[in-house]
Amino acid sequence: MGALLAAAAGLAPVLAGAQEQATAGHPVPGQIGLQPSVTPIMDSIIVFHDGVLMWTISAIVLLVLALLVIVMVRFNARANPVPARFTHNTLIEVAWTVVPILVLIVIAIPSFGVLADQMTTPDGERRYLGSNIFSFGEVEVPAPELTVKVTGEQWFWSYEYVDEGLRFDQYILSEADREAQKPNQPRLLAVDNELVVPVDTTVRLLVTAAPTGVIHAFAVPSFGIKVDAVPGRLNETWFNARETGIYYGQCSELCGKDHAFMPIAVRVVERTEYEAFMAAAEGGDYTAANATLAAVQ
Ligand SMILES: [Cu+2]
Repeated sequence: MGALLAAAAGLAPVLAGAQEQATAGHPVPGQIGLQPSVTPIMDSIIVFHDGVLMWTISAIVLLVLALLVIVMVRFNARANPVPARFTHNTLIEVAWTVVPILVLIVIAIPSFGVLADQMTTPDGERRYLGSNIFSFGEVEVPAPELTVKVTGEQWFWSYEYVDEGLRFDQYILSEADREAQKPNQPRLLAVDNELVVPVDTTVRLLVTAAPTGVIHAFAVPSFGIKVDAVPGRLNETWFNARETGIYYGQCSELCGKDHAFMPIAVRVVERTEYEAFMAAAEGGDYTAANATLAAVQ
């Protein structure tokens, strides 16, 4: 009984975690799936993973397991003392070549579709797959209104609102600073300056790394974004977030001693809040601009 209660008590935070996860923007305790999506690309990724890949993988694992069990039971030395001596069977060899090819084709169709979506910045005309990955594209995404250049540095991120001519750096908050300034934000993910963008707006990201630096990768799971940040090269990606909130990511290319301590935080706000933020940031004063935003979540 005691053990049962303990187990139930252990489960409570897991269930609470699952509840919290709906809006978190970061991983939560007990989470087993992908982080919730707020963009059309992440919708595609989640459906591709949960609806195609997991089923395919599970079926293959069960098939191989069944074959192994049959071999162990029927063809062990005791059950089958005199083994057959043939080594080839044309039919089965053709089958075990053709069937995996068919499986790969079924996986490849949505996979290439999602990849093309990720790599094609919206122009307002092109349709995106969204959560229907076997369609020919149904989701409308407006052309980008905002271009942000993201630079991976050793070991932090710097951002430039290209058209507004504003730039700022984004550093991890120390534990003491986080507790003092942003106690509700997650440890090791909270940063001093979030990248602030408006909701329901397509944002073009140009991703690179400092010319004297190393390779990083810019990733935000809730957006379905992961792009290498390479010195001397400008990679492009985009997102269009439909929910306000703070979405976190981490450098995803092993880049050196503080690889684990250069988190990414994107704050998606209402358009009016974004405009107030931009107006206050006009003089390059990020502290004043941050002050315009509602109290930290
Ligand atoms: Cu890095």
